[in-house]
Amino acid sequence: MTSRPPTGLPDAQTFLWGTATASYQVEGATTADGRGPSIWDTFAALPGTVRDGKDGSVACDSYHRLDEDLALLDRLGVDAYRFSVAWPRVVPQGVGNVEGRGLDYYDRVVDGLLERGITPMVTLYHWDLPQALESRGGWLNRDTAEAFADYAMVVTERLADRVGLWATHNEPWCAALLGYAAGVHAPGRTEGTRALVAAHHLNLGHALAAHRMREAGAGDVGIVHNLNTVWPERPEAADVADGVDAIRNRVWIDPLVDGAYDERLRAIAPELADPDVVREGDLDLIRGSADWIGVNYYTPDRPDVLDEGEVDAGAAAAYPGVEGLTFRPRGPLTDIGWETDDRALTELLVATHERTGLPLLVTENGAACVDAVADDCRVDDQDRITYLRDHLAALERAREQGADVRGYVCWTLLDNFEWAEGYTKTFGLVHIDPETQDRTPKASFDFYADHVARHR
Ligand code: IFM
Repeated sequence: MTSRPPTGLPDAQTFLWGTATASYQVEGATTADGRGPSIWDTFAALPGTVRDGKDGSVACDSYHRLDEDLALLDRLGVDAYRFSVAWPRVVPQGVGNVEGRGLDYYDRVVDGLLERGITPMVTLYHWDLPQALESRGGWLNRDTAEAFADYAMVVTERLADRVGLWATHNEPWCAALLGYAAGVHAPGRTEGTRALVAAHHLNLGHALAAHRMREAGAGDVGIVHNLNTVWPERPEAADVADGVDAIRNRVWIDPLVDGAYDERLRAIAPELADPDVVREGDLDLIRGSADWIGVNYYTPDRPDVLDEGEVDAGAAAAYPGVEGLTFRPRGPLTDIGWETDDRALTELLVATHERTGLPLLVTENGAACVDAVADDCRVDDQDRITYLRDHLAALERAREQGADVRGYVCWTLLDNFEWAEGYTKTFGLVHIDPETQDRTPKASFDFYADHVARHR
């Protein structure tokens, strides 16, 4: 343990430059040291769920290569490293028995960061739910919210003497809507609008954890969302755009700011008006429960109405209850098919600041590019550099317009397991040789290192 005091949210004059990873995407070692199975282990083992048929069992092997990753962070010169704790590594069955060896690993991560002067930014839930909890209903079961708060306290008790900057969930929209409605992420369920019950339990889990963590003196506890600008393609798309905004943005932000789910949401999912689901006191607990908001931004949403005869099963599944919806991204697209438009980042940060009044961190931003790998494993990823340069400028514009943004975290340090895309889409600043696990910084690594060095 080091004697360094916990480092929380920076003040308005200080800015944190960082990079990020998430446990299942980089750690590997999914059966090491008592780790229990997660929903992603189960889901990825099913045929057809992951594009290249692979999983996170090895990933970047970061569990065994911590020193190499720390050396990369040191070389990058970042102020902060955002990583997530794997719930099944710490509480293998989701509740009950705590696995000390799992906590020891995160001790080593935190100490290694602090020794290098890097602030740890800990995310407690980046989608690797213990399978044992899913077997009891997962996020559709209210007990999971309570279990999450208990797990959060186990981590707090171990790390809060050195960690002061926490996020409860990462992108709960993906956990709820991709996991329980579209079924394209773990646990792969297709429950339609009932996914919004999962959303409520994620909101509740956040609030239960945040209150207990704050009481225990954990520091600054926020939540990370992939909120989005919603730009309707034409006036006729106003209604579907409102549905997208409800499910993408308002289901998270309204309870946090106002302690309410609005009429549109309650019409889409009547459960949100059911006192057995949203129980007395839930919304009061959620309101005001974040010290800061993390904004993950990649691409704007351009909802539109379907043309006659047109079908968009993906949009219908991910936005249940929003009839006749499609999205019309405009080029240029990144390798994952996402539109590139940095103006949306400025707009989103200004709007989120105005709506919440809370300090913001850009907790993810980056691009999946077709990375041509040279014989020496170098990658001259000029497309990623262009994306980052444009979005860093957009961030500056947001700050000039008054958005209280206290940091920027580039996604991601390493090429890693990109969920349903497997290893086919790369966002990393560092290339990983899949055979040897050798790490080779890309041109974007040098670009970002230089940007960080010049903007301190
Ligand atoms: O890789 C993901 C990350 O886990 C969550 N945010 C989006 C990234 C790119 O898809």
